[in-house]
Amino acid sequence: MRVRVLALCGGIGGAKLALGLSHVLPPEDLAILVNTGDDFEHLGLAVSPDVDTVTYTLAGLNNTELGWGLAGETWAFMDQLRLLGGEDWFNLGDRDLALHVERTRRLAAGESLSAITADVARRLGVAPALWPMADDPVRTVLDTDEGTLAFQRYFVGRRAQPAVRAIAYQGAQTARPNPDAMAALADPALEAVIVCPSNPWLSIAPLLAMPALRDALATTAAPVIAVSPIVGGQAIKGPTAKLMEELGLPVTASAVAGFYAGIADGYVLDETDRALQSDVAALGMAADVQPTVMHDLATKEALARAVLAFAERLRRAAA
Ligand code: FO1
Repeated sequence: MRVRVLALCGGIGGAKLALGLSHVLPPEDLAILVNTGDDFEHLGLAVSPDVDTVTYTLAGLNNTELGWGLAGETWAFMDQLRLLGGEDWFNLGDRDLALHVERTRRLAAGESLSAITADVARRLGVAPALWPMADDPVRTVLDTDEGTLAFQRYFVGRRAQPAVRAIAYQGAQTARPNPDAMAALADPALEAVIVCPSNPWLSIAPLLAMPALRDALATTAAPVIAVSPIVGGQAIKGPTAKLMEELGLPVTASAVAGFYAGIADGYVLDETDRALQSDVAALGMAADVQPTVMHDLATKEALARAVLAFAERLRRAAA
């Protein structure tokens, strides 16, 4: 399988651009490599939140109000669990529960996360390839003012309130990155790598923490384009801005560009941040300015077309 475009993403924010890309590219041209640093075992079940968010979004089944889970979900399981005094800090909807039960069974039977993900995506009608970043476990763990917290305990259990001092991606040093993604990055047929506007430290850093994947991204012949998740000094979604402050960084789109220095060849700023183009250029990256806030399918598709056109310009310039 020879993909032309590889997208890297986490959950909610990144899935929007992944959806746009899936609408403007033939399905066989696109593969999406998804963060698994948020994965965890809950109630004895293997939960892969970002993989599931991307799967449900591309299948058109996602819950747009919550940003995660299935549309039209019911919560009888959670109601009953609460009645029984069970762990109710993380919500598993009645229909969503089926995926976690089935994934847990198949993992226990010896199937890989990538094989299960591909099969679930096919059954739910997702046409592009969806690849978990690794079958080996990588777990994002936060050192906070409330002590060490596993990712979902921090993000959902504590609503990202604790101040973060440092972040670790446990297992990343030895985890083997998805072999299809590694093959795509080494393939001259690859035309673009798009880093979706996911949280760089929580959603993209787990991928970059795998040394072989980081090297492959830094050396791929295809242009690597990152889209800023910060617009006008604010995060579009989630705790990115708060986290940047806690990590001692200025909350600017160019500070995120600094995070991608050495990996990205091009960086897409929102129109609001047009003045930051020279900062991006000073980091050795080409800058492009686009409307990056995605409200609906039309704006997702427009941004997808714009990042692909930017990649094409960089490819021609390098030829
Ligand atoms: N996010 C929440 O804020 N609260 C939840 O109870 C919750 C449950 C959940 C269940 C399945 C799933 O696939 C995702 C879920 N999420 C929930 C989202 C998830 O915790 C985060 O959005 C991602 O891990 C960050 O990308």
